[in-house]
Amino acid sequence: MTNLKFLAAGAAVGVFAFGTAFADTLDDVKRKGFVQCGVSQGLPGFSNPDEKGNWTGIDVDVCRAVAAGLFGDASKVKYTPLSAKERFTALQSGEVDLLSRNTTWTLVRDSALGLDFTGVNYYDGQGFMVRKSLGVKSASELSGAAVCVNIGTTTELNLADYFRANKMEYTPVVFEKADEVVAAYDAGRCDVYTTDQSGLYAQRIKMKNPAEHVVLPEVISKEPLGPVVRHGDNKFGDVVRWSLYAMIEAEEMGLNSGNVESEKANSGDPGKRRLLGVEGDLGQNLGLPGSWAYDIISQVGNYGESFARNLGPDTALNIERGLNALWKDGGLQYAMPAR
Ligand SMILES: N[C@@H](CCC(=O)N[C@@H](CS)C(=O)NCC(=O)O)C(=O)O
Repeated sequence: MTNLKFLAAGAAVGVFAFGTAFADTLDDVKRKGFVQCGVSQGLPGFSNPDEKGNWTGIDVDVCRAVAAGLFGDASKVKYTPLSAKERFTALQSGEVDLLSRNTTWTLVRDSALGLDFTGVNYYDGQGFMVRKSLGVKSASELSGAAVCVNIGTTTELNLADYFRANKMEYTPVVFEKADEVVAAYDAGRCDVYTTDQSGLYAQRIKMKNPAEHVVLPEVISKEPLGPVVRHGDNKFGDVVRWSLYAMIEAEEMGLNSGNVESEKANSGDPGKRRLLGVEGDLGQNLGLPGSWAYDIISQVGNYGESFARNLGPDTALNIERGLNALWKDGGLQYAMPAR
C-alpha cells in the first residue's frame, strides 16, 4: 500500500515535470533573448563548428530559423554540443530548449522519453561502410565482422536486428563519442562502420584517406531525423514545427533569400502575401512577429538553399536530394498549409 502511494506521488511529479515546469519554454526563450540549441559534437553538413566556433549545418539552420522567426535575428542561438547518449537528458532537464541533432523519430522516444518530434528535416536510412580493400560488395557478406558503432543510437539497435534477422554473427565495437567511432574504424580496429548514410558521407571526410572506403548499397532502416522539444511544450513546439515548414513552403513557392524582399514588396500571390506577413496574421497565431517567415527566408534561406549549402553537390558531402526532394519532385519534403 505504501509502495503504491510512492508510485502515485512519483507519477504526479513526473507529470508536473513534463507538463508544467517547462510548459512556457516559448515565454522563457523570448525573455532570455536566445534559443539554447542542442547539437552534435561535430557532424559536417548537420551541425559542425569551424575553428572560430561558428556552427553550420542543416540542423543548425533549424536553430537559426527558430531564432530568426522569434527575434528577427538568426544569430540569437547558443549551441550545446551533445553526444548521442547525453542528448535526451539534456532536453528533458531543460539544459537545452530544442534538440536539433540528427535524431531519429521513433515511437519510444516520442512516447516514453517525454519528448515531442516537431517534423523531419532530413529523411535518412542506416548504411554500412567498409574498406575497399576488403572486396565486400554487399552487407550480406558481413557475417563475422567487427562493427564500429555509436552507443545510445538507433544505429546500435538496427544493427542487432539486421544481423539477427539474417542469421549472421558480428562483434560490436562501441564508443560514446562519434569521433572515437570514426577513429577506431579508421585505425582498423573494426571491419565495418555503421551509422545513418548521411553520417557515413559526413564522417568519411574526416578519415585519413576517404577514397579508400566505400558505402555498401543496403539501407537497413528508416531514419527520419528531426528537431525535438519536450513533451507538453506545445507552444514552443508549434514555433519549431512552423519555422521548418516555412523553409519548405518557401521552396515550394519559389521564394528564396535572394528574391524574398522583392516578392514581399511586389507579389500579388495570396499565399506568398500571407506567408510573408503582408496580409493576415499567421505570425500572431504562433506568438511571433508578422515578419517571422520573411526573416527566416531572408536570413536562413529556403529548405533547398539550406540543403545545397550544407549537403549538396557543391559541398564535400555531395549528397543528392533523393528522399529529401520536395513532394512535387518525387521526394518526401512537404509543408503543411500555411493558412
Ligand atoms: N539518427 C540516429 C544516430 C544519431 C547519431 O548520434 N549518430 C552519430 C554518428 S553519425 C553522430 O551523430 N555523431 C556526431 C556526434 O556525436 O557529434 C539516432 O537518432 O540515434
